[in-house]
Amino acid sequence: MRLSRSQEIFARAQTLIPGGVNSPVRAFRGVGGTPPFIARGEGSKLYDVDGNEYIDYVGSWGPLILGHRAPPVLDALRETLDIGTSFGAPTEREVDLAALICECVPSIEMVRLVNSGTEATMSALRVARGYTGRDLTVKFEGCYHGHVDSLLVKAGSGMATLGIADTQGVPRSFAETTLALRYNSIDAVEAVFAARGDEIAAVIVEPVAGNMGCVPPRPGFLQALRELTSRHGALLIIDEVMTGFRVALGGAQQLYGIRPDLTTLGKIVGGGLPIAAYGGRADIMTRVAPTGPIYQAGTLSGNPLAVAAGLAMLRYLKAHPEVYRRLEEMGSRISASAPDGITVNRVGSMFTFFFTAQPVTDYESARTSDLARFRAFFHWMLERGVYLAPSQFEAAFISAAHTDEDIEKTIAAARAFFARSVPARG
Ligand code: KE4
Repeated sequence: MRLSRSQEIFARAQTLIPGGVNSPVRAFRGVGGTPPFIARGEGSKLYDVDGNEYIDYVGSWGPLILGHRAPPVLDALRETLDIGTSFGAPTEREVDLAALICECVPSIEMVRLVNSGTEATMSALRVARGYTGRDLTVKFEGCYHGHVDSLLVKAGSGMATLGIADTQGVPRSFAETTLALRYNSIDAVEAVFAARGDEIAAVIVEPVAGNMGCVPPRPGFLQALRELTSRHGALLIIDEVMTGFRVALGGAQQLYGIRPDLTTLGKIVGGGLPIAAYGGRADIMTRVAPTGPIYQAGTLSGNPLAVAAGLAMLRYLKAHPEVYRRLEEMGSRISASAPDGITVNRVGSMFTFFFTAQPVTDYESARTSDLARFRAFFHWMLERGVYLAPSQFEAAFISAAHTDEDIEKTIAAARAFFARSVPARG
């Protein structure tokens, strides 16, 4: 596998951009080597600047549930280009997208569009603090909710990949307003509410964690969060930036039957363009400016191009429920290919192979994975044209554009690796 052109560009990139990338996890620090610089994507494939072809299981970190250059999204973008790219003024399509989001996710009675998942979670937290008049937030170790100052506490994703426990640059006073507990531990949440329940503005949770690798909620975990927050007057924020429209059209809250007070969305909701959203109970959302005293704004929020892509994506998913059945079928085939000694966590089309023999139910157990063996697996697969997330602490994603041939090729490459390598420790 030649990477000479990627290596040249990467060398230049690193003189101009921190780590040569615009988001840390792309730099391959978790797996070593040179990240392929991408020339183009098509369907389930990525093509790098050296002409290598890959079956893509990153999918832009989740947005591309229909694969690269999905026709409905491209058609919508082409049409929109004829009317303009940004107005900084309201458009009817923003209302159409708001209505569709509320229809797909019934707990969302009102919604505000923003530009990234980080903006969505930052705004949702501010609304929760403003609505409750309280300052504390409960999050879970290994969960990642974007690079919001107060949430970069024991966070997953790139921070887990780089081994950054708590980032520099966040004032201690911010970090002290965040209580990070063990994911899936109802006891820990009960204890913190018993001690400080009247100070807690919100609990924010990934309903299926994806940022410590894929870790599903234990039965009853989400229900316990719902019950405890209601009992203590705190809000439940379900961060569906990754799971929204991914694990079901109505997200994980549909799958697990949970009704949060606020939901954050991103990735798929923008069809691969920069859109995200936060929303929920109308009595809470009406506190947001200009109807209320909680301020949040954005120059490009509701951008016509991104809204067109998001509308096309959600309309397609709503009209084609068979997409989720197909994703489930492909996902079950891939997870069945893992040998003893490898723990596979999967919910629908998001999955992670953990290189540990023990169950992975939280960040601590995820970290028992043999990272050296994960790295060897990652590069073995990359050299055979399978592009997985370059970190043990990320989820992989299957798209509706993946074919049976893609799945078979992926399984064959994985089986060849496991056939030749030693069992994981643990
Ligand atoms: P963005 O600000 O990156 O759009 O969204 C932040 C975010 C919020 N909530 C959840 C559950 C998320 O997974 C994310 C972002 N996910 C990572 C992938 N693990 C983005 C990839 C990256 O940082 O480059």
